[in-house]
Amino acid sequence: RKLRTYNCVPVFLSQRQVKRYYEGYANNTIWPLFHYFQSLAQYKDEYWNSYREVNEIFKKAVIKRADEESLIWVHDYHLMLLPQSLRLALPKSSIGFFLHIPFPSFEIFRLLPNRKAILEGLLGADLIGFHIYDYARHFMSSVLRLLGFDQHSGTITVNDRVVKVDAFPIGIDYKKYQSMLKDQVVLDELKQLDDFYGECKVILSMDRLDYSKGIMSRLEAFELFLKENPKYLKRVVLVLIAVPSRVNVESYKHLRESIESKVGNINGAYSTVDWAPISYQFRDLPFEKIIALMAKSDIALITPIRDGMNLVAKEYVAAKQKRNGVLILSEMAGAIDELPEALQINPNDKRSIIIAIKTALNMPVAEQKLRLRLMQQRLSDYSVQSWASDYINQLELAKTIQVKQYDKMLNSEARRQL
Ligand code: GDG
Repeated sequence: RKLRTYNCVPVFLSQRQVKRYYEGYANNTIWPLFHYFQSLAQYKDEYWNSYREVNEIFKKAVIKRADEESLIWVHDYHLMLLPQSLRLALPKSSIGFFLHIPFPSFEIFRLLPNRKAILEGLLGADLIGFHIYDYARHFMSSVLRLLGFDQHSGTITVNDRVVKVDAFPIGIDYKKYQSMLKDQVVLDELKQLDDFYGECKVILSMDRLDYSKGIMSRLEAFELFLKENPKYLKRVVLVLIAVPSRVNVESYKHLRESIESKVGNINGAYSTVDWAPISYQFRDLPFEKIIALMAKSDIALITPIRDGMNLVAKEYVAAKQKRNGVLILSEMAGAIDELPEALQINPNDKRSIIIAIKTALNMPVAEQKLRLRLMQQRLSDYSVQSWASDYINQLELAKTIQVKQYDKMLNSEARRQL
């Protein structure tokens, strides 16, 4: 009933489907493999069968409400078979697909037992979007090697049908950040944080509790930073927000234990009665608290091992309208392409993280401002609204090209027959 008010129609899954499709194929097979954690990927027939089954359920839900005039936009790795099954049901409709996670290189993708079916499923779309061009390139290379369809300037011809592949880096609701920073609740939160932390520098770390986010290597680097730089004891605090995610998946349970034990060790070793190096929270926070924390923090430490884009990095920059701060960002996040003024680190190189923390703590205000301004300009130019309309425009364009191509083929066929 609640979803209806947003004009949304839910697709309900059984407990068994949640286990096998959502926790199974989506989050125990595709998620780890596409993030290059191949040793965590599990290949089970029951996962795959359930994935096919649920994609069919989604198809039925869509065709109940759509027709050949509809524009259909399918999102993410949970529904990679859906474009092709919709294509068979509604051959003339406009179908777009967008992947929110990385598409891995062929050498990784080829490990997937159902690799051809996944590619065929995606190629049912008229436009296939990725965050960055590297992912699009990996996809096109897998299509060539596994299905034999080559690409020309991002266009693949699949049995007379033209499919467009392109990069659309997702943005954020930039204006919302600007206006929320004036909200009284946010200002009150910010005041409380200022009073509480005083002169202490705040380093923010905020992500879903996920192995792809590099939380462990971040903690290890922070521990080494404290050990090697005792002058920062009592002068710096790491605010570590880990948002609960996929809590029933085994690898996530283990990760949570390791993180909590590491936080305990670091706090145990360095805390004093009036200071602890890490303030840890394992919970979902309200938006007002998040934005206040972002505005407050002197540094955002974002170190994913792999990340399709990473919105937190963009949000941190957007939250710095009045105050300064330094973004430290992993080279492995898709967002790095649009945020090159961040201090870039390799998450596997603890030394690079320590150097970045020290550089950030000592960066002159003028330099912080300059870096932020350049990034902010880019983020406000390509917001999430521009991203969505750009995608839809390109989808409409792809359809027009397809229709023209089809007419051309019909004409040459007719000429041959004359
Ligand atoms: C996937 C891809 C890609 C975080 N904690 C709380 C909270 N958040 C919000 C953040 C941000 C979002 O959740 C997380 O987005 P990310 O992009 O950082 O990461 P994923 O969840 O892994 O998203 C990623 C994204 O899809 C979009 O395409 O960028 O690469 O993995 O917006 O602010 N929100 C609330 N409470 C929290 O405690 N309300």
